[in-house]
Amino acid sequence: MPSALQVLNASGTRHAAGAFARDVIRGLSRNPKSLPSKYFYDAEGSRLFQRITELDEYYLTRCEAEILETHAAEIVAAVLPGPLRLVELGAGDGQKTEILVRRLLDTGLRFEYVPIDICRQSVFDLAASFHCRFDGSLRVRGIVAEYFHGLASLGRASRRPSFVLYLGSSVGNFSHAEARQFFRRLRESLRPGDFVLVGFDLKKDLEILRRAYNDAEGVTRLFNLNLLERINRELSGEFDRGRFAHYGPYNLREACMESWLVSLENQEVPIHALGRSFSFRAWEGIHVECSHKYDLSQIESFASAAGFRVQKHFFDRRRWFADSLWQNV
Ligand code: AVI
Repeated sequence: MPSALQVLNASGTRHAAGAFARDVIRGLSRNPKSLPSKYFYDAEGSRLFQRITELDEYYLTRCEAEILETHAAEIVAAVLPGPLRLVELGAGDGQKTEILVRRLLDTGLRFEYVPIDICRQSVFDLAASFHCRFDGSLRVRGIVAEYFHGLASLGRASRRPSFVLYLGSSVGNFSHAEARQFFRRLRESLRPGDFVLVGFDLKKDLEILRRAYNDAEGVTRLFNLNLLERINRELSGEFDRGRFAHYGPYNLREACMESWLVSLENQEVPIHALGRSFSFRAWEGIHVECSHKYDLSQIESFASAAGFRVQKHFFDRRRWFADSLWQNV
């Protein structure tokens, strides 16, 4: 079967560069300073995140793989007789998705796999690797676009349902208000009967969380510092990463791991493409990420507020992570 790569919004790159510049100015002018975590994922950031998923301390990916290995048959049985399309929001390395794809193919179902991501290279790599892994038995249509733009492009012509994957607890990087809005928009882009499987990292021992976001090898530190390097690369910034430390505490009030880059001294950093400099005081932080942790009542209230019915939660054996299967009713 053929594979295809579809790039929506050809002027997107120029637009994206403008948005990055605008968000950097806005974020570094705030008090406290902040930068949106969505900018982590350029090619280098995606490579570093892939390394994070392989770390001993970063349990999330392994827990979710265990859930899919253990419960794939039940998940697939719940979404049959569909789906026409397996849509994935965010393109990782596809290892977890492969478990579900194999199980769906084992039922004799022929369907299309549609990864949607803004990062062209990630979609391209994933589509190519799935085309090889499944030796042509799966039609792969990669879409390079913002999620809702990509979903809208799929159209509503078919009567058979879609099954949308939003794995990895990526939702945890949204505030609760953003997550609620995200799920509402997601439901609006689907048809009645469509399914979604959403990954949520659960609340747990704070020491386990601390280690997951402060790994001994320092990969998470490099991942965060890459945000400053990206400003250097794309906006001709002069950040010296040796002058910033990574700080990753747990915020109990918000139930999230926070990531900060902390200036180790008073410094002035020019960003030439923006035509200005930003001052940092010693020990001043730039907030770069929140990774929220959830309990089941929060997950269920996200689903019902958006108009989904929870079919079932699936857990790993330690109940550290949940994949929650919802249907658009
Ligand atoms: C992508 N996201 C779900 C990861 C997380 O756990 O919040 C990003 C990450 N940040 C530090 N380590 C991993």
